[in-house]
Amino acid sequence: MGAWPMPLYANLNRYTVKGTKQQIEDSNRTRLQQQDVDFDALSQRLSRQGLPIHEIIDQLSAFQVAIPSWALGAGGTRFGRFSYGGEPATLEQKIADIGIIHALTQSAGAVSLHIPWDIPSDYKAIKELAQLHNIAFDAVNSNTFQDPANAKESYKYGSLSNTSKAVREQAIAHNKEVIEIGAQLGSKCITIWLADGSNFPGQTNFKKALEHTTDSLKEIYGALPADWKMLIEYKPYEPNFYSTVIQDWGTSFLLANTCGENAFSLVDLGHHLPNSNIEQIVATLLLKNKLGGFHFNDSKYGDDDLTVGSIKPYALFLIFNELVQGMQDDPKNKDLAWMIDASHNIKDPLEDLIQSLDAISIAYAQALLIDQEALAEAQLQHDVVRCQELLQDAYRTDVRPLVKEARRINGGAIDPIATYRTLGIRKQLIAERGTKTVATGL
Ligand SMILES: [Mn+2]
Repeated sequence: MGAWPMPLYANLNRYTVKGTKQQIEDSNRTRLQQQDVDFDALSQRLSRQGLPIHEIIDQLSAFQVAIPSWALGAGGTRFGRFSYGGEPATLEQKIADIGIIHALTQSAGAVSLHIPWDIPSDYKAIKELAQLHNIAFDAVNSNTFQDPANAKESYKYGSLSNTSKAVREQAIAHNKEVIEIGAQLGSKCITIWLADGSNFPGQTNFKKALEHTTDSLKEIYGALPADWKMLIEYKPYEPNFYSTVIQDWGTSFLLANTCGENAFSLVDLGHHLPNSNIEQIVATLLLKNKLGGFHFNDSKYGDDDLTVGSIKPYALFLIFNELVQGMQDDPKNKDLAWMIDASHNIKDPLEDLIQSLDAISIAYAQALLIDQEALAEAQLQHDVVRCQELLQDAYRTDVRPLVKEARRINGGAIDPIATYRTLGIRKQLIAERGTKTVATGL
């Protein structure tokens, strides 16, 4: 955190947008007076409640969420994809885009690479570029849901769970390669999500598929450097529609336990059946020190990958309540890998990501306002009404002035979307990159 050492989009490489820290400051100037009034009013209210405002701002400032390398371009559905002008065509351009988001929000200080879509060609140059934008390399993601170019074996019938040893070995080797790539970048974590499963009853033997997956994961885990984590993501269905090998948190937890202490479960908000109590899953994993990472998005029906907080902001707040409690109660639950895992089909991807980051900060700030002591006491007294009041009092507090203040004091924009638009960043990106670029992997 802190002040930027140089102009934000200094012309240090041709991929960056021209602009400066000064432009953000200028844009803030027109909003500063109103922000001061709003922040003062909120500060007075929170002080009356005995809340440590500056501690909360520090916590908000420290909360950095990784942007995945595939989220900077327009996504699509199986029906089609609609391009968005100025999309990043290279990893360098993707990092520059994250640099823009981070400059505006001060909360996107990491990138999560997808391999093989974003294998760096020049590690030193990529690391320098990321450093220039104050961006760290978070979890690296492997991909065995597509067949790699010129591969000998196919993942059509599964990867780590496949009945064929040759296929499993190819998938294991890929994951080991992803770890090697990540290690060169300073990443400390690999996320594995398997598309493995079946479309029809009888197609696979559940027990054998799980056994193969366990053995394959153990072998990958064996290649993990000592200071690395392995995160195992789960998902109930899609692309397979009858069964998925790692279908739920229980299976992921089981596999993480079998692999060892550096293996963890990863919760993706969209990877649950409708009405699942995700906050309870989060609490259980935190209790067992087995929550390793979190993928933010929102959904109405399934794995919709919509903007965080756009559909169920109260559920997001309740999840953050568990995260805050889990991290405060037990220091072993520190250093979770946070990432936005969303797809942008009709919005400007950068604006969508800014909205998601804002929603995350808001839910986190609201959760930090909960009077945990009073809540524990009310639970002891079985005062159900008071319990609900305590949660909803925090949830219904407009914490936006607090979130804006955290951004502002770190050099970000009070209103990042408005600033993004005022600065005409998308127009500049289109001017530099054209209207027809397509991000790798999309
Ligand atoms: Mn995910």
